[in-house]
Amino acid sequence: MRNNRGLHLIIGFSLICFAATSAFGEETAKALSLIPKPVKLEPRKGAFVVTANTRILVEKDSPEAAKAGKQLAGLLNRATGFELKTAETDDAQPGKGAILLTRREAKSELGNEGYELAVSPGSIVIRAPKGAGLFYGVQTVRQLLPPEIESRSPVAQEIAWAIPCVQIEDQPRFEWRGLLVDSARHFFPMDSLKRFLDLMALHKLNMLQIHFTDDQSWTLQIDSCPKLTSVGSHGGPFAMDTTWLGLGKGIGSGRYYTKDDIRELVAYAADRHITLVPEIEMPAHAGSWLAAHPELLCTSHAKFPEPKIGTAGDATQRIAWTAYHELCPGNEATYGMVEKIIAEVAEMFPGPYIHLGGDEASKLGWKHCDRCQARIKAEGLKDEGELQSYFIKRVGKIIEGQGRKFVGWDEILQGGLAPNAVVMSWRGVRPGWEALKEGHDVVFSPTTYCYFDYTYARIPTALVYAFEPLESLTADQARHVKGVQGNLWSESIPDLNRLEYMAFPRACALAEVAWLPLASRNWQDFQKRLSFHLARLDVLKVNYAR
Ligand code: TNX
Repeated sequence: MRNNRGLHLIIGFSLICFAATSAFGEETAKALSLIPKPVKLEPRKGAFVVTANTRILVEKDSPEAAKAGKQLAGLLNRATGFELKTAETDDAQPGKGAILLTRREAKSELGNEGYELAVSPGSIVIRAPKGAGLFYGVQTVRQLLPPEIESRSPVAQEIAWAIPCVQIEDQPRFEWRGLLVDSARHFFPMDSLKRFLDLMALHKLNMLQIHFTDDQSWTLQIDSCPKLTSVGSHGGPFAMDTTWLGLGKGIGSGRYYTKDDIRELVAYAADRHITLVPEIEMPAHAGSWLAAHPELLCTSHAKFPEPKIGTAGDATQRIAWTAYHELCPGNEATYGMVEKIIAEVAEMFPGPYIHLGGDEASKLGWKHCDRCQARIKAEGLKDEGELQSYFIKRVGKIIEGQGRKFVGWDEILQGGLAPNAVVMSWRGVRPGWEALKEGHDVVFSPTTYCYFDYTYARIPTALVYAFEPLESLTADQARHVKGVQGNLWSESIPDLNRLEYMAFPRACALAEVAWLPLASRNWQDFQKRLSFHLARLDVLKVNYAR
């Protein structure tokens, strides 16, 4: 990077001169390489140059504007070494040499996340109806600055901190622009999650689902059930071992997030306008939960030979294996514990959604469990399939009782689903279509485009970019599509370094799928912008796939 600094000084000035002579050349294209691309962008002549004298003005008496202004000042000061501060103003227009952030005179049709950005040689205005819009305006200014703005300490050499003149009007296509991190298969320390949130914010991604629990470990503190972490964080007895992947031991590290950690993380995400979606997986993928609470096992576990460690064993062992991994929906005590857990989860996470998992229940253990069979009878259910539906509806009610919406993987459709459930379509897009027909809200995260734990050979960035979530839907159905999510299951992702490699640049492509209207999407254009955007990720030392 160091050798590039002189170059950037030249680039900065040539940008100013070049743009000033009215032609928009390669350097301008480079400076306008935004990801996701704004909905409307008109280049103008010239540039605004940030100097030690630049003033940052924020709307008076608006904590939202004050916060976004501070974030912009922090971003600029860190790399430039300037000491820019913010000041309040009543004006809806900026004075000379100022950057103004305001909600005054904002177009309400820009909604919760939209913004306008006007950069002229004399001033900059970020205008948005809501705080999130101001924040995204700041992110766009960030991407319009030279990549060195991402430096973690003041850059020694002079750089022209030039922002090319533009007129931008921008707002997202979808409200759910998500990624999933799986802390249960491999634990991601707080620093890693924060870094990931930073990178999401840069790309205007706004939902982070955290898969806190699975067979391999339970990673969220629950005060009323302390064994979940004291025992469960070490994993279940027959958890699938990922050692065979050659990545070290993936089974329960014994680490977990404390309540203090979560408070910190929630605040960190909120500063970046990112909503955390906690996933507590049930009824399957519950091996660590059942390791901590064997009193909740289906009675079937004792009727069949034990599975071998690390495998599900043969057909009869598989029944016991299942019993060790799937909660017993026949046992009333199961619901009692779910209630305690969900109450604490709701207390920790202020966002509107709680994810209950719901995928891959084999139900084998239930078939041979006295309690499950008694429950099927008592409730007049047809079979284990309807027992799953009974379980999901009950847990859904518990979540709704906490004033939250519940989200689940698409298997929750089986046997009938409560109408308010949000369905995440992962086994391709068809389950999502089915859910839409039933009137559910849907988030698309299909294995066919959005599984970022799969290799790049299987899911190349171009394929992610080609994903069209509204394909073959009616306008009515399309209204219920909340958005898209890329999933980073971590069986084979042991640390942040690998996480970044698997996520980027696919998450850049997904960010644009989630943000930009289909008609404006263009792979050639994206590739060109991405090639410049990677220089920014280089300064950020992101370990993206090349
Ligand atoms: C399927 S996606 C799973 C996860 C695995 C993932 C691996 C989903 C709802 N279930 O438990 O980690 O495949 O790609």
